[in-house]
Amino acid sequence: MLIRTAKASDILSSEITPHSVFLRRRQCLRAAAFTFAAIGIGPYSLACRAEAEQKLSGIVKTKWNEARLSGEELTSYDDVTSYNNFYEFGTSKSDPKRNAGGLQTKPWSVVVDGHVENPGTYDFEDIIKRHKLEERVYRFRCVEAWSMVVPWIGVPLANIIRRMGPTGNAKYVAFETLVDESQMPGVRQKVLDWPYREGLRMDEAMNPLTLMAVGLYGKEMPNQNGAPLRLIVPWKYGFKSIKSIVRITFVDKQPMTSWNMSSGREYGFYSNVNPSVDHPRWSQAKERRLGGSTNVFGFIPKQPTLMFNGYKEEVAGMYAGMDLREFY
Ligand SMILES: Nc1nc2c(c(=O)[nH]1)N[C@H]1C(S)=C(S)[C@@H](COP(=O)(O)O)O[C@H]1N2
Ligand SMILES: [Mo]
Repeated sequence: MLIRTAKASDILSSEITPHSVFLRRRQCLRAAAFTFAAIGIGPYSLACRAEAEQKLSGIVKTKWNEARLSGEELTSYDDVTSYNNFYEFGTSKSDPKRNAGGLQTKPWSVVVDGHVENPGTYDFEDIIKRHKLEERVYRFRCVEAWSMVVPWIGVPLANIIRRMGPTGNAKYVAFETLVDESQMPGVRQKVLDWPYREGLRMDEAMNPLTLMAVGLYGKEMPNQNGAPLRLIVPWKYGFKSIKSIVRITFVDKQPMTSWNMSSGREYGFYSNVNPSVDHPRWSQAKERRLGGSTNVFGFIPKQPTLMFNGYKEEVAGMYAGMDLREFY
């Protein structure tokens, strides 16, 4: 059975609990920073690592969570946090977990600029604290044809954007990731033109499905998954879901995006999951679930990819009349 999709209005208000503030781990991180300074390089201590996976509280469950009950299995915490794409920490899937442990995520500030009434430098917690955290179980599909089902924790991006107050000239939102060579070994190689950049059309950014995620599995976002805040745009290929955001700019023209700049023929601006439009080098018709059940031959069989990753009901209307081969 497929994950049931639901509208934002379906949030179960009975399950709303008071929001409480983020747990602090500054002390631990300060200690870790000191260790780095002292020995030049080095892993976070195990104690800090455990502490870094703090539980979040006051999370609102939503109807999207019915996925849990409707037959599609959640991808394990271990798989979600150990098989990653985060090129700032290296290009192999195991690099982010290995290399992102020391990323300093507290304090964290985000520059908000462009066509917006409340520009400025916001503290991460100031962006998030006025909102209720929601848990949303979403399918997530990488353009490389692996996929997963993850209980993300976050705030609908629309709620955050409304507070920032985009003006009538804001037609798109552009996002940028931190670039810091001292913390991100991958940026020494020009595999992409850093900073990692992404963008959404304003209606996509305001769509109730679009989440500014701050955690998963009820815990703070692990660094390798894009701490402290990253986008989740579940009907688009994974690369649209930009990690460790430090800048949000409201613009009047379609912004440049990293993958489009690096290979425009392969990666368009829209990048909606579409099983009928192949990547120039491989098919997009099927996908393989991380940690899925293996068959008698011992491998995980591929399963069909769904149009808009299964979220057609809530997003197809935004692309009515557009040729999805041209706007890929
Ligand atoms: N800053 C940044 N964001 C990024 C990436 C990246 O390399 N750098 N990789 C993207 C890709 S290709 C995917 S599939 C997802 C992976 O998210 P996950 O590691 O949480 O599964 O992050 C996306 N966001
Ligand atoms: Mo991806």
